Amino acid sequence: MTAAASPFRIVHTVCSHDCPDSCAVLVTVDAEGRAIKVAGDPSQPVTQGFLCGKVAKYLDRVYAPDRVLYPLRRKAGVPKGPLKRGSEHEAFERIGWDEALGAIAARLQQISDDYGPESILPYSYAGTIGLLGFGSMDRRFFHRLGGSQLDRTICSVAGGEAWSLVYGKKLGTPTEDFKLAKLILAWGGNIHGNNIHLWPMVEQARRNGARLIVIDPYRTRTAALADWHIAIRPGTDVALALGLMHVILREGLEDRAYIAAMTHGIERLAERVREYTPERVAAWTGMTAGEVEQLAREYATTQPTALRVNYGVQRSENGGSAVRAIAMLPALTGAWKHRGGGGQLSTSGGFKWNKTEVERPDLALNSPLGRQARVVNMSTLGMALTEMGKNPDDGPPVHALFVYNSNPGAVAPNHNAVRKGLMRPDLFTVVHEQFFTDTTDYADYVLPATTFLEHTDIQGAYGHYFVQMSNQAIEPLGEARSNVWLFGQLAQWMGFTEDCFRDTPEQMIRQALGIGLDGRSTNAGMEHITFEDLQEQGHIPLSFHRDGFQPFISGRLSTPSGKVEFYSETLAAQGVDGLPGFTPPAESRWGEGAQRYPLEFLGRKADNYMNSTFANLDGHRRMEARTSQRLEMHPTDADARGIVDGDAVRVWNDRGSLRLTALVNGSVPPGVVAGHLDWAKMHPEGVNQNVLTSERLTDLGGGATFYSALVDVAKA
Ligand SMILES: Nc1nc2c(c(=O)[nH]1)N[C@H]1C(S)=C(S)[C@@H](COP(=O)(O)OP(=O)(O)OC[C@H]3O[C@@H](n4cnc5c(=O)[nH]c(N)nc54)[C@H](O)[C@@H]3O)O[C@H]1N2
Ligand SMILES: Nc1nc2c(c(=O)[nH]1)N[C@H]1C(S)=C(S)[C@@H](COP(=O)(O)OP(=O)(O)OC[C@H]3O[C@@H](n4cnc5c(=O)[nH]c(N)nc54)[C@H](O)[C@@H]3O)O[C@H]1N2
Ligand code: SF4
Ligand SMILES: [Mo]
Repeated sequence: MTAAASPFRIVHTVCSHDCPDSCAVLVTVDAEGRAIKVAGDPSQPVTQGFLCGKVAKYLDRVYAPDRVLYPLRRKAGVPKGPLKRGSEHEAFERIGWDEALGAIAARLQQISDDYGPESILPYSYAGTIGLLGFGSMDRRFFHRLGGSQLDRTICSVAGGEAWSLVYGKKLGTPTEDFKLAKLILAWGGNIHGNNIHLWPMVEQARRNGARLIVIDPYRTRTAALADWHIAIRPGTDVALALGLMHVILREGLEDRAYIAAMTHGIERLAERVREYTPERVAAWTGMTAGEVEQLAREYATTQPTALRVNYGVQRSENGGSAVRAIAMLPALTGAWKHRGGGGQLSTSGGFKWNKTEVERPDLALNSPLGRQARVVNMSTLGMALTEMGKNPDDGPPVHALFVYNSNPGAVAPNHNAVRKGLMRPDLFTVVHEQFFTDTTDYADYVLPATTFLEHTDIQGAYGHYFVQMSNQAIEPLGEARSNVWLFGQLAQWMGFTEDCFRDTPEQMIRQALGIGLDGRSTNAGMEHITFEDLQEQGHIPLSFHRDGFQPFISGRLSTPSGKVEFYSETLAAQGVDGLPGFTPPAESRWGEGAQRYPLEFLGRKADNYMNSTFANLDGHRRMEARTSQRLEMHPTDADARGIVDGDAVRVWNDRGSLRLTALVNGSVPPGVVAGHLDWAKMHPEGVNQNVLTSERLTDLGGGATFYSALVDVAKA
């Protein structure tokens, strides 16, 4: 890859942020070893040579003056709690890695001896979605330690489970094929903001006459650019999907051949959807009955039709049922049969990594527990830190929290409960981070982490079908170290003798690929891939995607019936409704709490941040200035409260309260207010939008319900 005689090197890396696009990124490194440019790889068919606005400016982040670059220990006597931005260093003292690792290992050992290893809770999510960074040496470490297992539910579990119930696997229409569609339906997916590399496909399809319909309560940039924006009421998507099926079946617009060959349970589904008349659906969704009929007809009579359902719809209490019902639509109309048609929630089911070898769950047998440890749901972190252990059935209270790849001080629901937990002086907290976040403010030790330019990894994607290698482009800044290094070292300090704790990243990548004796992967779909080719080329498509890919059109699926399941015997056997049905969220306008809290709050993501990542960078904040610390309101709700645009307002419910500035615009329908996620420490009150969100869980999978929250608003 090094051009002869050139003082610059170009290195293949992969953007490791939690984004469906997983872009191939070319990093130019100068003779001094400094990265001087990042660019999208033009040879990667989804990246297509460009990066989003956030990562195009990535060197501002890598070389930011406020990176955490050395291990730090909280100074004696400094209490835990929100620190003013820029002053964090004063709360900590710099120490060496050996001192930090030695002290942390000793403390974890003590806690394990005193309370049992399950009192240690690892907390991580998707700061990096590189396979090694996301879950490898860390999993080995915590299995061997006997620490609690974390159920990673904060993002996608309700939708993921729903899709798998219907299709068996998280597979979908390839992103590149959306350009062939004649109708694109973005359902609870903000393509322009969160999935920008799908947008050129949408544009190309539209140049060929396709229409774009967006179903989203919020007028996103995607919605503003659509042919038809349906500003559905939050949490009513199940009703709409069932209503569309009602019209499709009533008018005979279904694909009988596809249904007969590939699906299970149509009779029961047909009976269920009879109740969902356009009139009833209209009353729930805020649409007219005519609009429900129009959408059904347009969807069923246009081919190819590509549905992009993203994770927005499943952050609601009934989000599992919503995705399940929506997922059935392309099966009812046979959209899968037409290249460019079908649907996509995630493509992650295409990547069959050798996870057992990478994560080594068997090491739990070597732990002091001698068994798999208890499982703690990350979406109820507040409860885990404040309530767990009061009931003896729970096992021990949490005495140590080890955070990496995540910023729960900002992103976890029910912020005030989380904060109360993090404030506990007796809780031993370690945070491995790149920046001083809302979480490091509560840490006993802060350890410096590398960015994707500074370590090697391998990555799949949830928005395309390419295996990609992220080669290390530059030396780690300061004393920053990767997740793999950290947990490998900590294992040595704990005295874990298993060889796997000394594996190098290259060895672990080979394990993930299941490299066989002939140098090729033994993983299904990766048989043509060698370590060396991947290192050289950066990206290689999964084998089934080399000449295009249409899932679910033939053969046996991996559902129990082998078919697309309209009706799920699995759910029925658990005593759960085998069909999707609409129950309004408890925190919605139909819920009991609506008497006191009449407005539905959407605590959304920002287009120019990645959840909480990037929100500390001035350049990125400037791009978000229009909606930063704002509460977006409909004029009807503002008028009723004597609020005008620019007024200071207070938004609150039983869980918390925060002050924002009203933005009275056309972005939300009546009865809905919206704001976007930010760092708590950026707010004068030291809190963020998650003071309003709850620890209630979704109907499937135990996921977080960020988009089901009732509030009221008043002029401050
Ligand atoms: N720029 C940017 N990109 C990102 C992220 C980011 O923070 N910023 N986050 C990344 C992550 S972690 C994820 S999981 C993906 C998620 O990608 P998306 O699934 O697109 O995620 P969201 O923005 O949560 O939700 C999409 C839309 O759903 C809408 N929505 C909310 N409630 C409802 C509802 O009840 N019904 C319907 N129909 N729509 C609803 C929201 O208003 C929002 O515009 O994006 C990733 N990409
Ligand atoms: N109100 C509201 N809350 C939400 C959401 C919402 O839409 N609204 N979205 C939810 C969703 S979908 C998600 S996925 C979660 C996301 O929650 P998180 O996974 O916590 O995501 P980020 O906010 O991006 O924080 C990731 C952190 O990991 C750090 N990091 C990055 N790379 C590395 C690494 O290699 N090693 C280590 N040790 N650290 C690293 C980054 O600096 C960053 O601070 O937030 C959820 N919270
Ligand atoms: S955040 Fe998403 S769109 Fe932006 S560079 Fe990374 S993978 Fe690509
Ligand atoms: Mo997410």
